[in-house]
Amino acid sequence: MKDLDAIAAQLDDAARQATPIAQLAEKHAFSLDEAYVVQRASIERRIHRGESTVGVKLGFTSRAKMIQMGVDSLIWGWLTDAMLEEDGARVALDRFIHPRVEPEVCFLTSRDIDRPLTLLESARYLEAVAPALEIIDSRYRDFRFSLEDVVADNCSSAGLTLGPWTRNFDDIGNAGVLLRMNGRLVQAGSTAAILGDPLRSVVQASRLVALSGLVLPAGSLIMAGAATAAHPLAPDTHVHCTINGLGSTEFTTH
Ligand code: OOG
Repeated sequence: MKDLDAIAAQLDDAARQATPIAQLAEKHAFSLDEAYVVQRASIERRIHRGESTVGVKLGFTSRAKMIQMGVDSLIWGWLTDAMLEEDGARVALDRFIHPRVEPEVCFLTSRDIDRPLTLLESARYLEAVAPALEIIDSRYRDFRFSLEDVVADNCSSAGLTLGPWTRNFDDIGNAGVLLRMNGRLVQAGSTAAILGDPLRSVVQASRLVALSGLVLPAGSLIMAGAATAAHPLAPDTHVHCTINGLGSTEFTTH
């Protein structure tokens, strides 16, 4: 029998020690379903240390990300309170291995989600929407992984900032997205890159959470997935994301 708890411990230690490890899925021959068991076990370790889950994130909801990482299935992972950074924060990079940043849209849920929602229903389960920046940091060497590996690694989740919450749901289907570093434009795109409409990420999140037999409680975050490819983070960089109609969010690295 595979020791999925031991694999979770290895990934959790790699994250805590900011030290990369070799890929695990091939060596231990774990399946995608087992990768989600590993993911859950690594989150349990965080909860045991006092962290709490604040929502979920989707990964590979845009072609740009699938192509960049060579993976072509939608995945999901957990966000915890320890990953939240204040908007405008100074973010120390020494706790990461090889962090990257990507512009996203984040939703706040207004009701418990305990079943797959349709696109039409999804808006009724939402309280607000905000521009977001996600910091991802694969625990695998060289940021290279299989689908099973990245799922076990909680989809590279590492940090996030959120801009102002609004109820501008009408504007989010095809809004311009700009990512700037020290004032220089490094990525430009549209929220339409996220499954054609980021609201579809809410539909997908509801489906995936329900499939796991879980309930996403009211007040949860749903990070819809990156609208563009991710960009490497270096120290002393001001990172700024603007989404048309939603506003902006930013942080500075050191
Ligand atoms: C996995 C996480 C993907 C997204 O927004 O598509 C992701 C990774 O690229 O390391 O967060």
